[in-house]
Amino acid sequence: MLRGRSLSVTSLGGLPRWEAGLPVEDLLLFEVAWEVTNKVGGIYTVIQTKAKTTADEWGDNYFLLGPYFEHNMKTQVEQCEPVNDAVRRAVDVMNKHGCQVHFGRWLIEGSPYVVLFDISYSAQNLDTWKGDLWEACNVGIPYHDQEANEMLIFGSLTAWFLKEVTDHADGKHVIVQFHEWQAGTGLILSRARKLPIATVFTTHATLLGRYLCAANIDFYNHLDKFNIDKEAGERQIYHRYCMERASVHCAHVFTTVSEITAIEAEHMLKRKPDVITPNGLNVKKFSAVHEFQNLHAMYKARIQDFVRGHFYGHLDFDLEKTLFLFIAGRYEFSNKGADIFLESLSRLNFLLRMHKSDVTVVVFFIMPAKTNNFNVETLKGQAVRKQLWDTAHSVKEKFGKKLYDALLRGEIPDMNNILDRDDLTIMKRAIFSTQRQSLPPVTTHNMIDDSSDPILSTIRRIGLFNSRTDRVKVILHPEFLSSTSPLLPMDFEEFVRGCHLGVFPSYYEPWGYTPAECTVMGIPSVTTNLSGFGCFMEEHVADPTAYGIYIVDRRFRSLDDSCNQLTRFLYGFCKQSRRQRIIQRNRTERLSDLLDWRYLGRYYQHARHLTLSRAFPDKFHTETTSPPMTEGFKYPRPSSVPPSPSGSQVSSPQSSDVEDENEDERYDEEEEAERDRLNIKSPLSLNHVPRGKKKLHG
Ligand code: U2F
Ligand code: UDP
Ligand code: G6P
Repeated sequence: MLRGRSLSVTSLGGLPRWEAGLPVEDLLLFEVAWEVTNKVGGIYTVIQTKAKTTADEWGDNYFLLGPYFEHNMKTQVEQCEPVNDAVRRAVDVMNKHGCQVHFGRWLIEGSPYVVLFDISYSAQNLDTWKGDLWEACNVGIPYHDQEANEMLIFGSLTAWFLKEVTDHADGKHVIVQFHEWQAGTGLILSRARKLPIATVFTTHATLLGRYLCAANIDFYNHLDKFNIDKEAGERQIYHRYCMERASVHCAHVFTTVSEITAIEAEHMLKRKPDVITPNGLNVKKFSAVHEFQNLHAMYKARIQDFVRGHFYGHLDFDLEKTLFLFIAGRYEFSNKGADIFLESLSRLNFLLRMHKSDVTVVVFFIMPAKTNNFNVETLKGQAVRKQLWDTAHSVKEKFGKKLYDALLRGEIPDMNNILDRDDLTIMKRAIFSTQRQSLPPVTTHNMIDDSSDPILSTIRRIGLFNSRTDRVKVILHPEFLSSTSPLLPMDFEEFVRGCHLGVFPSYYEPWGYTPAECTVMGIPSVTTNLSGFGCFMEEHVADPTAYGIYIVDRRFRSLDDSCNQLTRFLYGFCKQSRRQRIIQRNRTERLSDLLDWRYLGRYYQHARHLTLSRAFPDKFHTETTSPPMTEGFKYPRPSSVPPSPSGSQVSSPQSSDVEDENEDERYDEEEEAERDRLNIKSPLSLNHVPRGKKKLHG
């Protein structure tokens, strides 16, 4: 048993190590989430990347519980028989009672066991189970909220399963960790039925926080002022909100993914989280340290190819001096900061033009929206590029053969005659085919809500139409990337590696996996001090900018100031030389260790210790109830800052506020003068109501 075992912090390879020893052979661990084998958003990434470290620790005593979908099962799960008696019995009993419960190994790293419940198969029980939930906690679910109804079925099946397991657990103590309100009913029902389990509830966002932020409310300055019941009611999510809040209060241990979400939860859900469990990744180290740089070059070439096709007839910019930026995620226009990004791009375009920069910036927006497939113009672009490639290739073959023959004869061929009239005709025709009447499209797909789409509407307003004079070009790809796409056949990871900078200036972002994913691949990114990831980096890295983590202040500045700061980051990034970018990528990649589950998994371990000590206090206790210590653990400023080449300062330009302010002024004066001289329309200023300075109460 745990009594007497201690949690200690020692040092391992520069990282503090937290030693924890749970007697896992005497325990069973279940983790419940709607996104087990089922990708919706970031929670899938949490579960899927964490599986290896958890399975390494828990072996055959670790199980993931999720929903069954035929396609997911067929493509991701290998069916097998449960080895554990209690689990096998539970699956059998439920199947005998008319449920469909599937068991297998999820084919991901760590290959954890999964128990998947077929929700639709048990739908006939919905009314009875609604009654059970009402009995347990007086929460009713309206019939028209299909998603909430499905979650109730999922929760009821989970609670049933846990009852069967605990009835025959053979003295083993059971820990169950539930993620998000979708899994929460399982927790509420299990607790109402007094099942002997130690529970953890982890929230990755709050329902109200997400909704209020999306409504452009000055959220962080009013955290303690909202009438939360009324707000939930007005948004017709009162019942979901009740499910979420009841789950939080039923759990022995409540955790969330970041400090900022902890404060939010305290106000929106009325419980302070016991543990912060930051999101990690399964970091892979290459045996050759520079491998990730080679991968960048390789995948960048693929993106360049796509750009060649997309901008055919308008390729009057140098691809070697073109930077690829991107934003990606669920399409929450203002929560994900697409609004402020677009405004900054308009300002960046102005700055690059004004300073006659030879750098071109191509920006990708990867945000899924409703579409009618690819548009013709976009597909044509790739076809034209292919045709040009084929033409060049066939002429090259002919040329090569003639050259070879001439050399065999001991002659240097007459270069003026080596190509005949036919060759020239083919080439001229190929060039003619690249003429186009329209500008390169700003979206790759036919959008269903074209006229009201927020990204397209903003592009229209700021006039970023990919014209020749624009130094900033935009491409909206309203679908997640896939290696089977006929247009841009790359998966998301390959695409990220090929880009130069990820830009995620979120307003609402409990964690934010995308900048973390950039970091472990050695790609710099922009994040904010309102995102869990940004705050985490601020805490652990002395000069994040020097490491290629640009943190936009969206907390203490007005929207317009944040937008200026973002513009400055982007402009500073564009001014770097290739050498500086390479150095910066090396530094970024060095931060990977910080985001590795091998390090961050300790917070989950701590939550499990804590819940055992609360649920079974006579059997387990921890010597400390505080989370693992990481204070004082910081990545120092890179030793090469400020480095010898004067230009390298660009890679850490914002390390001091004083510099910042002066730079601001310089930009303003330079801009004003140039604008007058060139008679260029000034960049748009934000017409949103500034949210003012953000203060976190709590
Ligand atoms: C967080 O991201 P998620 O992947 O959890 O985001 P979603 O699953 O899309 O939605 C989060 C919650 O908001 C609800 C939804 C979830 O409970 O049902 N919701 C809704 O009810 N209706 C809507 O129209 C939209 C959302 C988080 F945001 C990231 O920062 C983290 O990185 C991630 C992993 O921790 O979790
Ligand atoms: N993502 C993806 N394909 C894409 C774009 C994004 O698989 O084309 C993934 C990305 O790798 C990340 C997740 O979507 O794991 C988004 O997670 P994040 O935490 O940034 O935002 P969330 O959607 O959870 O709010
Ligand atoms: C990597 C490769 C280099 C290449 C560079 C391009 O570092 O190893 O060979 O020159 O990427 O960097 P850039 O930032 O210009 O894409």
